[in-house]
Amino acid sequence: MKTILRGGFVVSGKSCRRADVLIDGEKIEKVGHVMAHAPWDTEVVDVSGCYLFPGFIDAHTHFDLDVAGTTTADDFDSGTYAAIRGGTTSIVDFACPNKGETLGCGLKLWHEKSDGKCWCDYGYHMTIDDWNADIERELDDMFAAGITSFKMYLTYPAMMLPDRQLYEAMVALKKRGGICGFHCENAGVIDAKIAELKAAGKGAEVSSHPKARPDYLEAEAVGRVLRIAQAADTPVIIVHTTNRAALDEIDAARRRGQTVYVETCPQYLLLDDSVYEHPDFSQASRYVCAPPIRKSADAAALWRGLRHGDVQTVSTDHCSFTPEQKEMGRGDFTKIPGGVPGVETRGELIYSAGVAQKRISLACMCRVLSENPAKLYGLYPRKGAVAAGSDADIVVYDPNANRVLRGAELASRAGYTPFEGFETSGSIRSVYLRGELAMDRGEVVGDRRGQYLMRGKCML
Ligand code: DUC
Ligand code: ZN
Repeated sequence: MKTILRGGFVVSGKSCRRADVLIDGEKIEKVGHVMAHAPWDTEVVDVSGCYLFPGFIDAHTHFDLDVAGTTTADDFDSGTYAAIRGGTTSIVDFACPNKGETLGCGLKLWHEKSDGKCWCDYGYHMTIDDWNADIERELDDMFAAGITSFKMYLTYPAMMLPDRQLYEAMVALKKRGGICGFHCENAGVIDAKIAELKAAGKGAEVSSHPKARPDYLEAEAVGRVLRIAQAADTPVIIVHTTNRAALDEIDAARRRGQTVYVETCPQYLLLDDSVYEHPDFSQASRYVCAPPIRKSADAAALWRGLRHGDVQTVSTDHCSFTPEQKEMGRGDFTKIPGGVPGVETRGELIYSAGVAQKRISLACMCRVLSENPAKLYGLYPRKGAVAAGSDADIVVYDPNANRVLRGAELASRAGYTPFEGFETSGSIRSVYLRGELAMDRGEVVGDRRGQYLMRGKCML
């Protein structure tokens, strides 16, 4: 059975043009003018007036993750169900071995958590939270298992590595053609700031969260990682970048000749730190994530970065907790589980606040949600393009079907959205995953068809 999507505008990282799309099985056979030669064997779907994007890729999710004595509200079932409703046809989650365990244990655990449960395709980055000769040897097993990207932390005592180990791991990854993302915040000074805020009687205030984790302590860690990467002579990814000072550090490294890839997230583009001032703990705590949401001038700098190609990807850092789970931190802001849901709303938010507001072009949206993550994480051109030979992962976006985001209507088990009441410009009408309709007008269709993604090396 073939399908023709007729009358839409196909968006790529370079352009947007009127074209039909012929799908044969799991793949795109042709993009251009398509005649239905065998109408009895071809379904023709009218998508006139809609944009056809390559399926969105969310390269930063945390599903079924144990954090601070609790577990994320979304597991791979509900998380990928939410993803497919939001046009995300591939996610890359962070597998995370417990400290002291092997990378192999982390990989096995993540397969147990996700295999057979996913509504969209899925892969893993591997977290390196320990470093020794055995772990270095295991890197080869990770590449053989289709894991070519890794993550290291400069904060969180259970996971962070000292500078020497960061450097040695970077060198080992470079040797194998791997790439690493870094969570950048200065752990020691943040701890001191937390102690000061508590001593000043501000330990129960959610507004202490951004005060303990200011933009310049993120920028310091970005600068340090980039100097270590300079020593190792290797490209790196700065994940969930939030602010102008951090972008300045990245700019300086690029001017030295370094290759730096930058990710940001919708919460840093659309919100500002006034969310932490809400007098109701139950409201303010919903926005606690690390790094925190910053000033509107920082958001403006991130949009500029997207427009100019200085920021390559927009992922979500989807790490969901219910308002009840956030109650763990009532009385002590450091005990609020950190993270926000976002996997279901990213495409509509970036179209509405980005394209419709003329901050970015359609092609830029395609680059940062699909094409660049596919290239960065070794999925291109199978994913990230509406082109002959690519997987038929397609988002049909109707620019005229506006809606209002309501947490209660979303699939995430968080039960809320940080973007409650946001009026979108247009919305996602339908989603195809490897040639089959997976979502139609808000309804998920079919079953859990997600496949594990063996990924190649970075080609961005
Ligand atoms: N930040 C969060 O807020 N949650 C999960 C992990 C992270 O880096
Ligand atoms: Zn994260």
